[in-house]
Amino acid sequence: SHLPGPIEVERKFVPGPEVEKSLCALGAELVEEITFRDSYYDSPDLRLTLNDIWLRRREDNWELKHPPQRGARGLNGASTQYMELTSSDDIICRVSEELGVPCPRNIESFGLNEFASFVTRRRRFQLPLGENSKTKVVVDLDEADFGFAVGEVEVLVKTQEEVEDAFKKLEEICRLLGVFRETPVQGKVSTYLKMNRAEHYRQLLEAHVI
Ligand code: V4E
Repeated sequence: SHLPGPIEVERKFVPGPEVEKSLCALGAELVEEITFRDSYYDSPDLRLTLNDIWLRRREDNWELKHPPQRGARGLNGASTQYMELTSSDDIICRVSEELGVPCPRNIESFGLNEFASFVTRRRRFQLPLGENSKTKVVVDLDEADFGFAVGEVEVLVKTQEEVEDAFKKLEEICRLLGVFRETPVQGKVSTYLKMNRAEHYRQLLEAHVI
């Protein structure tokens, strides 16, 4: 159970009015329509997010995203790579290590503060598998309840050696969808913080986390 999880390689984009048509033209199929609330947590000194560690509760499940290499940043050009922990024990371990405190029995006992909470309506599309590729590519079109929409192309890979190819693939798909940009597009959390938590946002900018 202690193999590292898959690496999520993602690229966000601004979903223009034509994006659904483009998805359709590429043979993408709508595979899921879901709505969920995410609540994000950090210590009072913001030690997790300033180190690019993102702890959230999505509905009833705890999840933690962190960069694949310790101390590195998940952001790489306009794409990102993160590992996700979903077992409570693994999450407790990672958080206690980062905060320099002993492992509590449950995540609630860390006494962390909620710094963002919002509902997302997500439509997930799956692209057909290419001729000589076995990697599944999904495209999410997200609408958050604070009036923000963002798209995301995502692949999961098993090893660091596959990440470079995944970056190229995501770039190519963004071009095909007509949503390619050189510079990173801000996601829901960054936008939420910019709108509601200016000081936290400023510190993340200063730390080059976002
Ligand atoms: C990793 C991260 C944050 C946590 C939220 O991650 P994100 O992928 O934006 O959320 P979501 O809802 O799409 O999760 P999924 O359902 O795919 O698991 S908030 C900020 N970061 C870092 C970050 C960054 N620096 N730059 C970009 C473009 N994205 C994320």
